[in-house]
Amino acid sequence: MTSIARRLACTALLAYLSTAPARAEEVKAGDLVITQAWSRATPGGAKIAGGYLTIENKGTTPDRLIGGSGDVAAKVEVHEMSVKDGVMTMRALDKGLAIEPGKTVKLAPGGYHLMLMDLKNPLKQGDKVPVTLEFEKAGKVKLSLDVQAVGAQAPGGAAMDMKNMPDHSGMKK
Ligand SMILES: [Cu+2]
Repeated sequence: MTSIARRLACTALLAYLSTAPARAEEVKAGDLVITQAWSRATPGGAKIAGGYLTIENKGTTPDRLIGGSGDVAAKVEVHEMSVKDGVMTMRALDKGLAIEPGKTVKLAPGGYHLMLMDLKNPLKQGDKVPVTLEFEKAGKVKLSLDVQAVGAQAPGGAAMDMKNMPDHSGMKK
């Protein structure tokens, strides 16, 4: 590569990086700090979407994420995904998700997640989807999910190889 070509490649990369979505804002609710709330674009009329976020409990008492709501979906549930004997299963956490004091709980693809059920319209990359989370102690917390590309595995990340990842995209409700 000539040095000019290399410089052009660098410039292109920098331009790409600087247009990557900014880090999601921090939302505080009592002792909880919520960051990196995101979701991903729904392909082909999918009626469900996952919601992902990081919750840190800076307090000294446990709290619990018990549910949520949002105009975009008929229902927002707290789910856990796991693989048992090679089969992907997903279940609603009826008692919610414990957020122990001093701990950080991450909702991410393949694990805990919010499940947006019965979407009223598809999620598009770049959207900010307002949702209200409900915690046992911290109460209702409003935030928005930054919608990433179809297949994104992390906020702000490019779509990655997800052939080996358990995922919702093949699921129909
Ligand atoms: Cu789910």
